Amino acid sequence: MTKIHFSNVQANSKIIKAKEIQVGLPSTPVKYYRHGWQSWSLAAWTDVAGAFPMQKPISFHPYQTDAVYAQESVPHGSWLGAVEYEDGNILLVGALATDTHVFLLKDQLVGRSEAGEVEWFIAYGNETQVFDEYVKQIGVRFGMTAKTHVPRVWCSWYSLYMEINEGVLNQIFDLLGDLPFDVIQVDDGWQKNIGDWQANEKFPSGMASLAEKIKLTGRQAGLWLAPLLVSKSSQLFKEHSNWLLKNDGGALVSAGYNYWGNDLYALDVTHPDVIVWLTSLMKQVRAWGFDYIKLDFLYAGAMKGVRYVDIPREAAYRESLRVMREAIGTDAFLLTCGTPILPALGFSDAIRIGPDVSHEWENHLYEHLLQNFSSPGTRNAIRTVVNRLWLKPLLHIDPDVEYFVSKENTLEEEHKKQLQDLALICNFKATSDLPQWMTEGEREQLRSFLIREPDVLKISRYQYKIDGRIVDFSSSVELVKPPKGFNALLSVIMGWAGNIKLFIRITLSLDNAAKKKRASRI
Ligand code: 9PG
Repeated sequence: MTKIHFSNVQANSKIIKAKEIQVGLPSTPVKYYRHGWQSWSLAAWTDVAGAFPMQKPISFHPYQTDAVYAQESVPHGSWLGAVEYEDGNILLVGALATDTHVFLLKDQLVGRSEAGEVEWFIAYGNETQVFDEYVKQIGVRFGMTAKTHVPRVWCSWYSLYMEINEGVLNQIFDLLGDLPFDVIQVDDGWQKNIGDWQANEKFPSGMASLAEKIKLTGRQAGLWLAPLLVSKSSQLFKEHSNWLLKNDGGALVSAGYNYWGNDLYALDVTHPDVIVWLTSLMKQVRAWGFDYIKLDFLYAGAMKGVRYVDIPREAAYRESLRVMREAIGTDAFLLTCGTPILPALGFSDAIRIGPDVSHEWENHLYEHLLQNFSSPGTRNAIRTVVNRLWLKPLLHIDPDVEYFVSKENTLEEEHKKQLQDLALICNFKATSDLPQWMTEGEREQLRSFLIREPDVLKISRYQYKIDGRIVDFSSSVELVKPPKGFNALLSVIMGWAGNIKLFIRITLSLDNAAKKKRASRI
């Protein structure tokens, strides 16, 4: 364990090798920067005083947070942590290696490694400068994307969800007309099962034909898949149960449960047969003709468990991503999603840095009652993305899609605008809006958004200037206060119910039914 005195880092940043590092704080800070593990996990500046409520339900921890640390009550985060002082200066402790965690313990920032001795970056001063320096050091060790062109993407998820089929997609390809998209990306819903990555019965002409049709529109073809996840109902599960991640007791590690309606498990990415399978899957997707690959639910590769090769969990995942990247080739564009952030750097061209947006601003149950800021919702997405913009020098940062339509969408104009502004700041533009749902005016609005190349200037943590206009995210990044009185009781009940499979099953199937109905109004 290495102890660092604040006076040693006050003037100059330091890089120190240690398994555990303790940095003494000069005085009581006002805020703590908690950095969530994967794309959808919360990143936010929170108050130092008072306990931060654990996000609920616990049954969602595997796929929304790092389940290993999710029940910690002290302020903490993955790879880095920072405190802010009254004068606005910050003190940051950030690992330059995977498998690390930072805690705020009384008057110390403590960095701990699950993987032996690692390098720690420690700096004090102006927030932007400190993060810029940290990110530079990460870039040296992890690498950066070489891709300079950022594709403008039409993605099928946020209008149709699972309700895609060959017919409806072909119609959309036609109706998108000359809208300036570079990529049409087919999302979840094309595959036989999670683990069985072949076209299902809704795509009778097959995936190569689908890619071909997209390319005939003059655009690149994009495809979503979740290669490290396995559904219990899949063929893969039946045929290769020895490829799955298990715990110390030999039981399968749960990777969650969601709208697909079956238990999910994780691949042991160090198993030699899994590596061969992943390589051939990536080559297959490329051979079909897809050049833009969205790999999702990647956290599954880094969950805690016993692996064929005994290496730290994030290092294991990172190695599997390296293998997949190599199989995909550098000429294709790789977007990683649901991914632990640090381990994905260097191998991703773009990374999702927040939870899913939605055609709704917030979800009362999840945000207010369950204090869950990783669930789909536009405010949740904006909050975490704004707090992760510091990653931009390394790779393209994906804030998720923007909305332009008013049909089937309850977002207020102001909220749609915030999402669009954030996309301009990220310089990553995407939408799932259906051409069938756009008015002529909305279509023109989308077109001018897609061709815009504005001047963006950072003014402060949450304020930017876009072509001279001030945009302010302060109100959106605020966390929803923990429930009080009757709502506190309701919160306990719902948190408890959220751990019961039957309850989750019913809630998810209601949600699926609503999405189905929505998609049928095309
Ligand atoms: C496809 C989708 C889309 C989307 C991804 C991911 O925590 N959650 O409840 C949760 C739900 C959905 C989700 C992520 C997290 O969506 O981010 O873009 O590809 O999968 O299934």
